[in-house]
Amino acid sequence: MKLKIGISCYPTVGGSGVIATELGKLLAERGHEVHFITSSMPFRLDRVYPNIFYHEVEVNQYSVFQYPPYDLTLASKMAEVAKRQKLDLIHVHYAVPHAICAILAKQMAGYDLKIMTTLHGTDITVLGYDPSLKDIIRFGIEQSDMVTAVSHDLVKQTCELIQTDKPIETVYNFIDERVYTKLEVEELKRHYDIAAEERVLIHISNFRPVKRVPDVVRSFAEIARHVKSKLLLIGNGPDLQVARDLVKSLQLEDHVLLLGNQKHIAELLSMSDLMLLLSEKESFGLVALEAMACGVPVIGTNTGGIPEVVVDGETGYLCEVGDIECVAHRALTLLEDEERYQAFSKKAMERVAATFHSQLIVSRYEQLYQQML
Ligand code: GMT
Repeated sequence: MKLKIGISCYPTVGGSGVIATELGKLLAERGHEVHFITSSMPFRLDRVYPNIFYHEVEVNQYSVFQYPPYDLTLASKMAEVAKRQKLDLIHVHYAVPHAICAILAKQMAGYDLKIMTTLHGTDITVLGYDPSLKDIIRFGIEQSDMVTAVSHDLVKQTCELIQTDKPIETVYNFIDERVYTKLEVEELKRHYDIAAEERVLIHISNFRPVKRVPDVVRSFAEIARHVKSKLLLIGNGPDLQVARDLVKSLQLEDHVLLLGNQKHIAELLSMSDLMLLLSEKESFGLVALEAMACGVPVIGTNTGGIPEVVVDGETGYLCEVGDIECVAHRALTLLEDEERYQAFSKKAMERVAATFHSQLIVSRYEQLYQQML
């Protein structure tokens, strides 16, 4: 049955926005009608797609309000779009505020609009600790018709932290395998002045403190003492300057390329040999999946959902948070043993195809939609 689906997410750079948008695009390819209800055009919606509609939430800045009423405007827009387009369901990404907005919209629309909420992590692992938000997160989860989370670890953490017995289904994240695949990039490597024999390490994030970018730079400093290599730092955020200062103080300026936010991640990954994802918290780690899809093994931290993505000793290695010595040692184990490296690279691609294939995951969401309806 073809459905009319509303999707709300944070449309800016970030894994949850990427997943929400890619899911919408793939659902539209399957013939469903998809309505994005967001504060700006999701950045992955980079051209016109059949079956996809965009409804902008315009938040007015009235001077009487200290804070712009985004949540209320979103709820009102959701209700308006639901009624006008006769939506079957609305799929929101993040319990707060999006699930709460959807609950309000359902009441305003006056019919049994179904609500699916997908938890991505930050709403639980950060906001869940805030006593002023805990009850409303629980309310958002319990009033949703169906709740999913992007890893088993996130399900466990949600149940423990929020103290709810609402069933939460794990639906893993996915990548578009037409985009994330190993590409031919010799020319690009030359463009960045990276010698053919040099090894390339890569870190991609929003440079929030939780990503522990200084650990990435310190691990690289140790790796570069043994293997001729370069580090690509991709992204932007609060710790970018911290990283820049550390690169300078460790005299690594000639070895670290800070490239800011980039659009063509598959090309940069294809140029890389190893990804470092050393976060303190990470409910899934979509960049690790993107790396593995391009044949890049990952050294990750043994935290949150990362162990569900990176299989220790097969598609990369896991180290405890902050254990820079372990990261450097594991990286060298791979970079100095070509046969082992190739085996890990192959296993990484195979794992993505077998467990995180977009068609598998989109079909799972479709099944859950039908179940909910
Ligand atoms: O990691 C971030 O800071 C961004 C955040 C987001 O909301 O986009 O990422 C969360 O959702 C991603 C997609 O499901 C996951 O891959 C990330 O692991 C998760 N981040 C955290 O849990 C810190």
